[in-house]
Amino acid sequence: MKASTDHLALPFFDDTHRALGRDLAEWAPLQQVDESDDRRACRQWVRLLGDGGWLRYCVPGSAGGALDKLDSRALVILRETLAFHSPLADFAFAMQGLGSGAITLAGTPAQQAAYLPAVARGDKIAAFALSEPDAGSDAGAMTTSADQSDGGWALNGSKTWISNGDIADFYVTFAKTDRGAGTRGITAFIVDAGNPGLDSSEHIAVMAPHPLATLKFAHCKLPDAAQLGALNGGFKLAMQTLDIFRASVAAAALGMARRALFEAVRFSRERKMFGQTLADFQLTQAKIGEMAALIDAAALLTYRAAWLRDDSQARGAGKRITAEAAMAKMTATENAQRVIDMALQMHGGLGVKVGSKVESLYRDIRSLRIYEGATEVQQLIIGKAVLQS
Ligand code: COS
Repeated sequence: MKASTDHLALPFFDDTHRALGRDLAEWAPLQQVDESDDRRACRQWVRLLGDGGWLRYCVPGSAGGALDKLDSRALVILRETLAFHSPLADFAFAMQGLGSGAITLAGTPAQQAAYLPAVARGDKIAAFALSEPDAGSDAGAMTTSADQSDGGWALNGSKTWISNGDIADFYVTFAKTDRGAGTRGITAFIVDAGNPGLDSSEHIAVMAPHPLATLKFAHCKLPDAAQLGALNGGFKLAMQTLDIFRASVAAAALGMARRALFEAVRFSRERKMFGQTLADFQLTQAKIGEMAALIDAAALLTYRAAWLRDDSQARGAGKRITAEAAMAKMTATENAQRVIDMALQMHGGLGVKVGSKVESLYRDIRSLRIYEGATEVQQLIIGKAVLQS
C-alpha cells in the first residue's frame, strides 16, 4: 500500500520536495523489518535508511547531505511518509536528525567531519540527551554538571528518556557549566558511547517499544574538543535544535493519522452490517469527515511551520519560528490521537486486538503528545509569544 502524495501539490512545496515525496512513497512499502525486537529493528532501519540515501536529509550538503542546508519541508515529508508505514522507521530517521542537529548548527569543521557523514550513511547512530529525572519540561532546571578537569571536562549526573539510549554511537549531552546561571549556564558536549564514565545500560520499556534508556555520568572525562558550540550557549542550542524538529514531530503524527484514516476507510467499505456496509451509515460518514478535517488542519499548520523556517533561512532572516512549530506540534499530535481513537472505535473489537494496525497506532501516537515538549509546554510557548507580540 502506498501513502497518498496528493498534498505535495500544495504551494508550500517545490519540485525537489515533490520528487522526494514520490520516491519515498515508492520505497517505503517495499522494506521488510521484523520489529519484534525494537533495538535490533531500529539498527536495521538505520541501515536501510542509510543505504537508501534518506538519512542524507538529516545533515547539510557540506557533510554529505542531500541538500545544502537542513530543510524542514524535506524532513516533514520524510517523517510523514515513514510514519505512515512504520512509526519505528520514522523514529530511527528522526533520531539521526535530532541527535546530530546541534552538531550541524554549532559544530566545528572537525566535529562535523567526524560525525555528520557517518550519521548520513547510517554508520553512526545519534542521540540527544537533554531531559533529566527532575528536569523534563523545565529543561533549564537540569543538574548534570560539567566541570573543568585535567585539561578537559568531567561530567557528573544523569539523563533519562534518552531515545537510542544504549544503541547510539554518540550522545549530544547538555550539562550545567555555571550552576548559578540558570538557562545561561548550560553547555553542550559530544559524548561517545564506550566512554568508561558513561553507563547507558538501564533500559526503559514503554507502551510502543523503541530504544530508550537512562544515562549515568560518573566522572565522565571529555577532551576540550568535545565541547559543542559556545560555553554556556547550550540552552539556546537545544532550543534551536528543537525548533527544527518539533515541526517534524507534527509530521510524524500526521503520517500516523493519515494511516488511521486509510485503515478506517478501507475497513468501513468492507465491513457489512444490517444489510449494508459500515461506510453507508451516516454516522460513519460524519466520523470520516471529522477525521479528514482534523488531518488537513494539522497538515496545514505543519507545512506552514516548515515552510516558514525554510523561507526564513533562505532569506538569511533567521527568524524564530518557535510559536508556529509549537502550534503545529500541539495540533498535529492532539488531532492524530483523536483520529486514531475514532479509527479504532470504528473497528470495534478488532480495534483492540493486538496486532491490528489501529491498535499499534493507538499506542504509537501517545508519546508524541509528551516528548520534545509536551502539549502543555507548547501552549505555554504559544501563549508567551502571543502576549509578547
Ligand atoms: N531559540 C533560541 N533561543 C531560545 C529559544 C529558541 N527557540 N527558546 C528560548 N530561547 C532563549 C531565550 O531567548 C532566553 O535567552 P536569554 O537568556 O538571552 O534571555 C533563554 O533561551 C531562556 O528562555 P526562556 O526564559 O523562555 O526559558 P524557560 O526556562 O522559561 O523555558 C521552555 C522555556 C519551557 C519553552 C523550555 O524549557 C522548553 O522548551 N522546554 C521543553 C523542553 C523539551 O522539549 N524537552 C524534551 C526534550 S527532547 S525529547
